[in-house]
Amino acid sequence: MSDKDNNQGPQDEAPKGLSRRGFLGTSAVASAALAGATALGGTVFTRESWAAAAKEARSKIHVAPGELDEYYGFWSGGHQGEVRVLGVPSMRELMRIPVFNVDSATGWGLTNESKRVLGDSGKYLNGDCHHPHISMTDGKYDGKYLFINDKANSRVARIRLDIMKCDKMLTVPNVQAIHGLRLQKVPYTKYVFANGEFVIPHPNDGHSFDLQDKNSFTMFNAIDAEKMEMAFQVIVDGNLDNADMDYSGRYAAATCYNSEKAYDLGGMMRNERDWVVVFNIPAIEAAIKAGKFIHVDGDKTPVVDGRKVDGKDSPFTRYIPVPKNPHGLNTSSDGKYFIANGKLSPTVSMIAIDRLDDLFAGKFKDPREVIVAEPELGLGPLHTTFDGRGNAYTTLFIDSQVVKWNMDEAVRAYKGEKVNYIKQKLDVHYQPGHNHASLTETSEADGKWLVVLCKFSKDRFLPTGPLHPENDQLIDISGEEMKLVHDGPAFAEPHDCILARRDQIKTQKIWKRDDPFFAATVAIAKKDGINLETDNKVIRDGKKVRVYMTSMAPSYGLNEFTVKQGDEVTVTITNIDQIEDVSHGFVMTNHGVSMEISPQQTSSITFIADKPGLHWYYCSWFCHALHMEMVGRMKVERA
Ligand code: K7E
Ligand code: CUA
Ligand code: CA
Repeated sequence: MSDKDNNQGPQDEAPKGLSRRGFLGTSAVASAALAGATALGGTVFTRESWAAAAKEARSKIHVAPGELDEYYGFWSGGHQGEVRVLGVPSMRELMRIPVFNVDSATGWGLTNESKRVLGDSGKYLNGDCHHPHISMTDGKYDGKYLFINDKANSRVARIRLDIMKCDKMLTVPNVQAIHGLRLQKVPYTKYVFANGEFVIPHPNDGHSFDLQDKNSFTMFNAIDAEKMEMAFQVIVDGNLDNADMDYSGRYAAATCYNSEKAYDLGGMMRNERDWVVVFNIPAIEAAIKAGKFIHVDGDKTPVVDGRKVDGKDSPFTRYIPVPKNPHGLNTSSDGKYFIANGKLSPTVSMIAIDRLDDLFAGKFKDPREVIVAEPELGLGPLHTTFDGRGNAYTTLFIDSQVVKWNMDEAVRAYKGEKVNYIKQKLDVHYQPGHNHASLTETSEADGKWLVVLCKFSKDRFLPTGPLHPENDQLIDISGEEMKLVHDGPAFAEPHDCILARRDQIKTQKIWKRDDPFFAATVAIAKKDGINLETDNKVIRDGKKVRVYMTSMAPSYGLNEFTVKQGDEVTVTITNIDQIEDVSHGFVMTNHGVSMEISPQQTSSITFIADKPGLHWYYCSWFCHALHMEMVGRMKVERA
């Protein structure tokens, strides 16, 4: 390969005749070379121009010490289970928010406050999050909440962005594997929409394993965003993959790849077409209000049936055939289109949202009349994002590229006009899933940054053994040409991320004493007659012992306390420091006990004092020059 074939981006070393991409020997190479050369106008990198491009890239993402990033990025932690907060464009990791995982530093999954949020599902120590989304008002981020799915255990969690902690979690009943998750954009995020991916028998009690049976189905789920309770469910034909909602608050849409209700790969690829299912939200709400709903498997959630009966549509849904096994579903930021990404087909299908009223009114003979373009983009289109200037950016998994294309021109080409809607193809490294442009899911898409989340990093980083990091690449899309400016290694596996302007996220610097996050713990203390800000006391309640203490750098309110072997001990600590950043911790050695107590926070943790003897406890967050001395002793008397 020549230098001409190589548009790996300025982070690379100057190519020495052979591109590293060339070594991969994938089928992507041939098309990449073609597309790269034409779309980039045949950009030829020399050693000098490469160095200049690298310098320019560094200057774009450089956020000097003490300076702040322009954007908050919220990254899914995939099957690691957390949410990560990054600054963009520096791509520096700012924070991790444990959600579906157990976290030793903060005590998530260990403290009583987190266990109350986790509820029954706290018995699971794993999660698999994909889709983080920020609540909206009038189609713009309001910065209140971030919601995320757990595919592994069929949950949806909510994170309060003012404190960046998960405050609610819900297991969606009678479905398996919550995958696609999106929010109502307009007038505000009343509903969180969550797709149950897998078809299961109902009731799923072992009476049948037949997926072709009419009692085997999955459901589209609407969750009340404020209460974090189920609002309604819609039974669908086939299965559900990804989803999005429009900018009117009327229609939500989801892709289906298993219209066959098949059991295996071969079966799921049998039909030439699967579909996009569109949900008429006002029609569903009206039916539920009128009491026209059912219950599934004894759960109290109102359920409507959105399946076709003898080929006849329900009032709640329409099924729009698209090429087989589509994946991502994205609403363009101008509000005009639902775009279903072809995956197995090199195309994406553009559904005109302004034709959906007529579709539901029965004005079309063929539901595909709502499709206004099906541009051919390349191999393996998975997800599409938007710059607010009429361009869309679609990841091509198989080609390992992002393609920039123009939506209006694609529509004109579909009508027969001779117009090249493809603007540029940029190699990414490698096999991208989601991509996400700044503010793309809102009416304020600003076309500055594009993050591309690549599933393979291959040779882009120092080797780390058989398990490689992912590669989240940052691309500058502010100009005519996309420019790769940063490679960001990431641990398994950020399917998706979201970017918000930094002014859209308003956080608290220290906790408020009346915060609902620890209100239940405060209520228990109140019953014990404890003033948490001043009291250091041990309350014995049969075999249950509640130890209350304050913390202020560099000491705990209690240097020691005594319990009996076998007691169930609850340690409740209130950090009375008022100074920003002075977080304390509490670790009871050899007891699996660890938690964070940030300024003005109350945290509690419960364990069994099963070992007689002296046990030191210590502060785990470095809070003071005498942090090492911030210790105490639990004396456990023999039973
Ligand atoms: Cu494409 Cu779960 Cu959004 Cu992964 S999904 S990539
Ligand atoms: Cu308190 Cu370290
Ligand atoms: Ca299929």
